[in-house]
Amino acid sequence: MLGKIALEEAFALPRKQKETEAWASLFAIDGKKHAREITDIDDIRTGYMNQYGVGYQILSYTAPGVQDIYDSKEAQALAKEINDYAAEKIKGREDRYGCFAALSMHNPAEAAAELERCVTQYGFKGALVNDTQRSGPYGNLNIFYDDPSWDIFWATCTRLDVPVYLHPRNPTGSIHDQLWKDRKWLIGPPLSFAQGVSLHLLGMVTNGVFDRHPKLQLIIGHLGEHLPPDLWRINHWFEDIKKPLGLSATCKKSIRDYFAENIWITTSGNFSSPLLQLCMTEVGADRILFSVDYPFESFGDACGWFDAVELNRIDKLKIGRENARKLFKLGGF
Ligand code: GRE
Repeated sequence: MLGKIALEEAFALPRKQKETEAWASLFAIDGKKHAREITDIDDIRTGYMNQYGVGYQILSYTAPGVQDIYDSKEAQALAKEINDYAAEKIKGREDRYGCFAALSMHNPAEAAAELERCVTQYGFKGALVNDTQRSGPYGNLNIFYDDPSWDIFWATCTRLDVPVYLHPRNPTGSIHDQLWKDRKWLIGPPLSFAQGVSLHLLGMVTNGVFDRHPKLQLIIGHLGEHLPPDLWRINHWFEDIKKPLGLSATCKKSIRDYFAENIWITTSGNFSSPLLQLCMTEVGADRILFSVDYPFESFGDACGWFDAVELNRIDKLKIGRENARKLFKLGGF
């Protein structure tokens, strides 16, 4: 399929080459190739897009990015640097590239202001945040965005009418020490990424974020971070047990309603045909978006799989590009 739109596509600042290689050593077999690809927003990336029929991609800063910086001033400065750099790189190429803002999530009002700057000045398409914000004097704490102090941020997203992509990052602080330290091979895509994001998202659902902001649109990757296969059970426990026990005070709708009205899932890094079929049944083609997860995954694998996967033509067009065109108000490709 030509003209696909992809939206979990990472880049890194060239000056962060060393850190990028260190991160890559945990997740990439060929760290040098990875570092070359992630710092390129030029010919390598555009070449893959042309080769594999991706018309447009939305860039985002690689994990853990700003969410790893526990000094709030430093985090804010890095977010601004990233956003200014990306805006400059995509200038004049808006027909092929968009960008999600990187945000420091130490302070809700500051995050909202930087998002607004990026959307109004640079035409960015929303924000991508790498799970919780690392914080505390030693970086051992984690800020979640699911309590009412974050309402100013979520209200800004809905006022600007842009979605937020909740992307994973590696566990840190007490979460790392208690759960993952002695199970290090499970850190990342095998388990910790999905657990981190699904906990955070279900925290938002059960703490009433989507009830207070019914127009808020939130995207998660990797075919739903393990949630779609569990929807029946989550729904059963919320509706039949937790709501009679008190959850109904902060969570008015059913989990299926939030997936229908507020939550999107992408195919990033999860090219499983049976899981896609399940997501079509449980979530529906109208809320699924194609993505690659470049350069952690390859355009060849993502596009080869998606182009060949058996889907009716209408749903393939929706997932491959039409849903994204509507969500991000894009033209044709
Ligand atoms: C990512 O998307 O950020 C990512 C990593 C490490 C491994 C896989 C992956 O940072 O998708």
